[in-house]
Amino acid sequence: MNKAGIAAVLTDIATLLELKGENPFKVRAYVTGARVIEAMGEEEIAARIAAGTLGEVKGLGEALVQKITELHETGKLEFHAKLKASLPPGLVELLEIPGVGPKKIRALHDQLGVDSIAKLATACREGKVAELAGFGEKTQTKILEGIANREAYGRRHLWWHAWTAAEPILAGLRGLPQVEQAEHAGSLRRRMETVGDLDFLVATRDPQPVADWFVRWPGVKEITAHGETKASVRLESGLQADLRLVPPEQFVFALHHFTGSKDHNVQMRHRALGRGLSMSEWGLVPAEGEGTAKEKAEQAGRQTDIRTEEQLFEALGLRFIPPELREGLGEIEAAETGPLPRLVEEGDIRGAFHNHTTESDGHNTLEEMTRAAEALGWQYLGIADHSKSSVQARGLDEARLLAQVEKIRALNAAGKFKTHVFAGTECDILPDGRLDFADDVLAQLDYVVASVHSAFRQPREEMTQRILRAIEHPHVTMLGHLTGRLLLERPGYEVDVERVIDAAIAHGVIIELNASPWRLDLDWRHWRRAAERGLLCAINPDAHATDQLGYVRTGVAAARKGWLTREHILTTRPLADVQAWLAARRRR
Ligand code: DGT
Ligand code: CA
Ligand code: CA
Ligand code: ZN
Repeated sequence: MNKAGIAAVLTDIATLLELKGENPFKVRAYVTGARVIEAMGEEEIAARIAAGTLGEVKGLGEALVQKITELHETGKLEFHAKLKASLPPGLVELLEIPGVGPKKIRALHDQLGVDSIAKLATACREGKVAELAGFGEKTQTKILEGIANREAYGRRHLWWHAWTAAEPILAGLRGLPQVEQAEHAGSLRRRMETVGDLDFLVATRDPQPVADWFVRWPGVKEITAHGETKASVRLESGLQADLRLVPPEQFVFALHHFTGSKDHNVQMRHRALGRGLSMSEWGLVPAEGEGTAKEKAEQAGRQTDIRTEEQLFEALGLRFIPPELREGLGEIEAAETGPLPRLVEEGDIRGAFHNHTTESDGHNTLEEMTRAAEALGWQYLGIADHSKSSVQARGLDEARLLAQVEKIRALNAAGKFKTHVFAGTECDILPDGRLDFADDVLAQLDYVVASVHSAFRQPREEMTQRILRAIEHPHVTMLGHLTGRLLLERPGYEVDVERVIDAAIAHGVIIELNASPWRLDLDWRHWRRAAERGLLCAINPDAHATDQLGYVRTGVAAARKGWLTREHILTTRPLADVQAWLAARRRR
């Protein structure tokens, strides 16, 4: 097992021990152990295990060394399995409700006999949870909402997590000698913001060893199907994954079919029928005549000259449609009349504006963030730490903000990094629509991201007016995470998005596409029409640590789903153009 897997098991043990009410020192030892392992190199761990010197590492006691070694060698840990089995399964499931940690779960279990989500919901509805010490009405309401959200969202996963889990599997499949072609399909390939399950597709003439490899993947927890044409597994993270194995001549048809979406497929099949063709996962064959589509496709078999998706679309009189656009939202009509727009690509990105440092709630310093942006080849990095009203995020007051501005100016002047740093703020939009800083302070910044971080429950009209007021403010450059949604956790607040978009266009204000995998806000479904009407976008990772600058990948994926080209996005422009754009905006 690799170090990420080991650290995850150790963290899980800490949580389970806490659920059991074990002593806090023991719990903390596992949390520390997980951190230590994460900080070590993969090779160092292997070398130390081989040499028997893992115990010399600070923070790793004898019990941990033994467990890490077992995990590293076998990929399993008996202690972990037994610990899990010793707790009622419903109790562990309670951890999935936001705001309910091990301590609260123990209190609920010991005092109310709660050992399942259903029982917790009942106890909340009867008002018993509010009466417990340390809970109260507010917590009770929050728990009920969490349960409702969980039911509404089902068991979906963030695209980012799905992608991270899928990449090594795809690479592994491509490395097998029996595999001629391998791709992922489904919502993962279409870059949906959340993913139900992973779909893999392989072209091979020798499927059995490939299916065998797949079900033996180290992250597999449970095998739900294991045949010659299909294998399905559940991974440790709870993600399900399907692998379909097809002969090479069928690959392109299966790839298109299993990429979906269903709506896109229905429209494509309809189009094929209009041309006397039957389109399916097996092939594109004449609709007329005897036999099923599958039989006909198998007869046509290796004679088909359609080998790529480009050729498949062409056979139906269409230009190539990128997977991100296959949602049945007009892409087929657009591909009929000419080439689709050249969608923005990761390589187009030159920088980003909404990023945090240790000055507010980030984990890396200004210099560390700048170095990381330079390593990505970015021409500019915008710093936008929180403003003073965001107390929980250690928001900056005027003095700290202006000191940071000076620090940024000095950093640029020193020429230490190739990346230029823009001095900004993520300024709270107060409940009445005023900004958290006065004009004379804002005037000293390069740009301002304005965001809502409080009073989420305002009525729709009030919230809309609040944001419209911020848009009208002359110093506001862009709006941050417009709806405040957190995917799979909570919906956005009530706001008239269309009106906000209109006002942003009218005032030359940018709306950000927040690229945090939890946000992807403003949602891709709004972007095509908004950009057509003239809205300018900025793809911002909202990074709170150096490695989160990489979130722009999810932002680019969402932008592509929104039909955006690089012309629609400020952060694809070179530094000089961006400086000119900001200067022109300030002169207005
Ligand atoms: P997900 O997994 O819920 O995030 O969404 P998808 O799109 O990955 O859906 P999934 O995994 O059920 O199936 C993958 C693709 O296969 C789907 O996008 C279209 C195709 N497909 C699967 N089942 C059907 C079906 O019953 N009818 C049609 N037309 N297409 C299907
Ligand atoms: Ca899927
Ligand atoms: Ca599937
Ligand atoms: Zn924010």
